[in-house]
Amino acid sequence: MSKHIFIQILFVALSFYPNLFSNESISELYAIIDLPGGKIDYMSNAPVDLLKNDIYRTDKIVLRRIPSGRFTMGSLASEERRPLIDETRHEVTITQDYYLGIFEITQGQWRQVMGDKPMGTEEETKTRPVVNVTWDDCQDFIAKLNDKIKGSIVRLPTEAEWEYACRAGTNSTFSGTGILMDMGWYKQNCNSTQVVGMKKPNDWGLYDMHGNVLEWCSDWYGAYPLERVVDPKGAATGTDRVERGGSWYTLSRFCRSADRNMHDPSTGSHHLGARLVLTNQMKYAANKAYFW
Ligand SMILES: [Ca+2]
Ligand SMILES: [Ca+2]
Repeated sequence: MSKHIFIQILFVALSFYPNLFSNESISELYAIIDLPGGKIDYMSNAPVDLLKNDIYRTDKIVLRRIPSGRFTMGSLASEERRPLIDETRHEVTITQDYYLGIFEITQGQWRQVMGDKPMGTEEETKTRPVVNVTWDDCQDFIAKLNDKIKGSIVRLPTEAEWEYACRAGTNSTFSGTGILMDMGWYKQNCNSTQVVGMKKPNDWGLYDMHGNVLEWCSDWYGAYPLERVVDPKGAATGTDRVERGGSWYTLSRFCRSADRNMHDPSTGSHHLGARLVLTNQMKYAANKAYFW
């Protein structure tokens, strides 16, 4: 076998089994990124001190594996306060497992990566979600973090990945207990951002999917497809990016699993932050220029 053909086979193998030469498991339930070092640990259980130790809200990012699967995106016509226009139900298949942050990105985590204070940040609020960051700022944050970590990439979730994870197998208005007061911070139970992870998690262990801060998604905002789709990435072009989940500043209907909102990617807001996806694709697999 010539050296050239061997290398080609190697790269084809790597494209199907991106973990072939990585010690990191993709089957563990949790991934934890250590922000100062850039190292990622995979483990089958959440750390026992997860909710008590602020290190998981400041220096580390804890993510939970979301299994690939199929779900119905959008809302039932019977859902209370459903808008008439943009939540048309359609079947979505997510073909790859991914890890999603169990918390929104905090001010402390933002500072660990960016080395500066986001607007309006004070020391005592570092365990609260970062706000006043634009979609473009989030891309800078992601690029810096991707430079630090090895063998994996972080990015914003697609809108479909976000709703799939928010629902965690439910088709009700809110996930988890189904009662917003249990699951999230919104206009009726607070008047500012709150420390992440203080309300109940949904059935896949994710906190604050309803309320606290709205979360940027990667998609351009646009009309939903009417047919079944696989790994949708949103509209091809647009003027606004999707934001999801409602916030401390919004009424309950904006915190629904299906609710969609949009925001100019070059401006931020005092109730808009983000949450990260981690995937195990090796960096060069994401970049076709590395293929022969
Ligand atoms: Ca949220
Ligand atoms: Ca809406």
